[in-house]
Amino acid sequence: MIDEKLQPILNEVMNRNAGEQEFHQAVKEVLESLGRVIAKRPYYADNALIERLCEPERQIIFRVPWIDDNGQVQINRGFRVQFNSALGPYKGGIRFHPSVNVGIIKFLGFEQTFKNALTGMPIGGGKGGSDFNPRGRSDREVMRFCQSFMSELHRHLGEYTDVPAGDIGVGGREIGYMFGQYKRLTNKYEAGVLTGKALFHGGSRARREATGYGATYFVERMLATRGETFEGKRTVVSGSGNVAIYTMEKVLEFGGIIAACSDSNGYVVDDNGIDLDLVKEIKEVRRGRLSEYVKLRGAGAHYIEDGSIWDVPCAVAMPSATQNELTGRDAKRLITNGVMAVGEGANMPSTPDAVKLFQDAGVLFAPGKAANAGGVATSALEMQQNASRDSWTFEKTETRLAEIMRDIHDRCAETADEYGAPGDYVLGANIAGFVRVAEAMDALGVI
Ligand code: NDP
Ligand code: 2IT
Repeated sequence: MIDEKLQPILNEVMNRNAGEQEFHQAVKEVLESLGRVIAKRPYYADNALIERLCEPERQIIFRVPWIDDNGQVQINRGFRVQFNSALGPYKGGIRFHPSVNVGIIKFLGFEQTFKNALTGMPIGGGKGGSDFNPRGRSDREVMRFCQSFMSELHRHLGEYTDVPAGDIGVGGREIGYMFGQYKRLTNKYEAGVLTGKALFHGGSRARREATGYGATYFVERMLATRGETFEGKRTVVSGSGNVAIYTMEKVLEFGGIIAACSDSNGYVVDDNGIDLDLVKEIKEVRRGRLSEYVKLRGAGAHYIEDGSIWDVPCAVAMPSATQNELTGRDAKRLITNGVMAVGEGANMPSTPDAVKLFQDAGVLFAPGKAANAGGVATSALEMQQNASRDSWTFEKTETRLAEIMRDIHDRCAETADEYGAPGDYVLGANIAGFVRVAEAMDALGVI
């Protein structure tokens, strides 16, 4: 339910951003939480802080021409939405996926603003990407695309202005090509302009692992509120990319069992628990498809094309692929099968009806903007290392990450308590993130 004072704001967002369904969904979810805040502090509504927060500071859309291996000219569209810089330079990933459009980038930039505020670190919110599909493209094609993309984007970036990182379809390889082009165009070795870099370019140890590890730390702490641990618990992790792989790694370290994982074509169930080394070999080394898993693994492994991974019984579910991948139907199935906790590694993977079903059933539910904040938090640690020309050990970086995740968990839980909704991490995350950004914006004046 949206407070009647906030409904006109949602109406305006929907009219002004017609057809941008994912953006509407993300704004609606946050506004549903803010009624209790403006009841306590009408100042935020009276000074249009919520309206200001829903309007990105700047939106950049550009042509990305490049030449494929057959000599054909290809045209893609590039985006960067610089959402909010009240707390620091715009910060957020770049996504390469054919589904990318301005509404998706805007939803991600909006979520990022709250997420980054929740980390307590000096970073604003932004997101970028392209409808370029890297699948099946050669290294050289990916390089030419990244160079063309950065040829336009570089003028909008800077270590004090806007600092991108990876997201779907953008990993270490793509960040390297983009950093190379930025360096060439600006004639500056400005390591702090991108995060997720290779170690020898000033990257941070544990950045690759950070999102998945962080989400697992969050769920571990959430389980502890009920005296539970991962030990012996069947866990289903959707996706098999960066976030999914390092979620599985940490769950295994915590004594959990990975029952299944997936890619966009299907999912794998393994009676003996997923062999993570094999998944890494297929996805990280060969850049292959998960369907290869069964042939390589042998007896006990099953590949199910289409279908829903959420039909696989589990105690913990960690959706780590993409938005709206877990529906109301899936939530019902998970609840029937006895799910105890859901931790969102991806951004907005559960549909609104799924979230409501989990909460009504008393399932512990960690929203993406809190649970997956470990990636961007470690990006901020990378910026810190770049600024001081330092390089921390893996242990030091992971220890900071674990502390940050514990703090985010506790801030969400305490905020939910304070606003009369104990255990509601969605409300806690939205309010805690909102208050921090709103205060920072207000103190800057009306700009
Ligand atoms: P990757 O590109 O490394 O992996 C994405 C995975 O999700 C792949 O297994 C991919 O399968 C699957 N996937 C992507 N799109 C779809 C789709 N439309 N339907 C079904 N499956 C899909 O990306 P990441 O692991 O980095 O990102 C995963 C999620 O985590 C995203 O929501 C991202 O925004 C979020 N996130 C990422 C962070 C990071 O640091 N990387 C930080 C915080 C959140 P396939 O190979 O078949 O496409
Ligand atoms: O969604 C996210 O938080 C990311 N893709 C990571 C952003 C970052 O700047 O590290």
